[in-house]
Amino acid sequence: LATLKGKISALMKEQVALKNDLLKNHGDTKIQDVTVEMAINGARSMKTMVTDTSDLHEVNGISYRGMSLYEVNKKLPKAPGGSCALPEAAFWLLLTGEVPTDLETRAFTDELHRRSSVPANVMATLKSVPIETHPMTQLSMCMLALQKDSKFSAAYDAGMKKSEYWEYALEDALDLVAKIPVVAAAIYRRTFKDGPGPAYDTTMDWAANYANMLGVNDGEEFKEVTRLYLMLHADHEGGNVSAHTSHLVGSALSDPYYAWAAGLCGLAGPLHGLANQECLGWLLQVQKDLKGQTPTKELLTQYAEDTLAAGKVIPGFGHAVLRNTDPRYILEREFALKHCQNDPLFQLVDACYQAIPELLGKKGKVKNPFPNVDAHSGQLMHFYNLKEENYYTVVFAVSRAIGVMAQTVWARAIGLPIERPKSVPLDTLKKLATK
Ligand code: FAM
Repeated sequence: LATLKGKISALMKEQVALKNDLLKNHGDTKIQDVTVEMAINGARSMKTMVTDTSDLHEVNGISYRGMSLYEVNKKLPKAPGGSCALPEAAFWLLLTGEVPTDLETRAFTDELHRRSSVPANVMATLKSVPIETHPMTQLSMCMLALQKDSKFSAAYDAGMKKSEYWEYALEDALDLVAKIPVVAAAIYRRTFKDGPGPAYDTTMDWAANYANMLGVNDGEEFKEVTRLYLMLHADHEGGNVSAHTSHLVGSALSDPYYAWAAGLCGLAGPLHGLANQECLGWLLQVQKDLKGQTPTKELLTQYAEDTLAAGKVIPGFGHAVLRNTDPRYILEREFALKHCQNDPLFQLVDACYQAIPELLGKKGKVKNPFPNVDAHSGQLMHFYNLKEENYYTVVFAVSRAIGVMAQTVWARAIGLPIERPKSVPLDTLKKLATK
């Protein structure tokens, strides 16, 4: 922990100096014009936030601290014998800006193990929720139940100094990331299985342990695909719904548990994190409707035409920012080609990849006809026997906790203030636009 804090603290000095310089010497410099369209259409592409952990490029996809996901997957420490980067190593990278050594990664995994026990009140909260409740609702409620033990809140009440905010935010961030797989596995077991699954195992890394606790597959490949999934989904800059929600809530100095509970409610939306659930549902429906026919480009083009004609979107395609195939999709595809290319569902995913970008491209209105990560992740989970698609957003949430927590620590570290954009009535907008 001391090493981690030292690294954050050193980077913090540089970043705070940079922020102060920007405010002092360039505070009034114009970087963009705000148009009526931006004001109406969800502030799309408006540069109004600061997030250092990751950056989304419309063609190259997300980078973590300047490294593309391909580099991250290559350069970060792996499990013994594994080829996918460990997600807790990605957490370290996002927090410190540095690739951890194997030794640092192992110590960090142990730090998370030490913080992993979930208080009885959280499990009691879970027990009181009907099992038909959506797993994302259960998860968000559990994050709020964990809030009782927030070290940030306790320190705030005890009068901590502003300069200490980040240290207590870090405490909560580490606790939350350590506990979320335990809670998420408990949600899975109570909702879809008869009872508790395999016990927490401190000999495993963070992702392998989560995969193991789900109790659906004890093979090494499932652990490896879970590492890949949790590393790929860890961060996606600050403007997406769940990160932005968490940032906004955190900017009121609500603690990291409040922030992520709120963010999770956004992640649960069908245009954001729920898309992977919808995507697998759509793929399974296509598979059923094809009645055993081999999925070809022609068949899929026709099927997708019908989906569009019914006024629906094709889940897993398109993106608010990306204008290329999502690198996360490519990395998942590479994994599938290596480990499960004969899976009939993979063959369907592959046929979609051949057919849908061309079809959506021809329609003209979709800004990004290419697949996003959700078009693939469900197939991988399904192949390794995690088949309940309305649990998928929870897996996403376990992963994204890493990035959002790193962002929360950094928002406190560089002292970002309460967020308060200006809203205007439509009439005022009309006056402003025509004056
Ligand atoms: N299928 C059909 N139509 C689509 C489409 C798709 N996959 N993606 C976009 N469009 C339509 C969109 O509905 C809009 O139509 P209208 O003008 O009639 O409203 C038009 O194309 C322009 O939209 P856009 O500017 O290209 O996309 P947006 O930035 O408004 O929305 C998405 C982005 C992701 C919400 C949208 O592409 C979509 O609904 N995709 C399917 C759902 C999905 O895969 N979501 C995953 C999001 C993911 F990245 C995540 O957060 N997990």
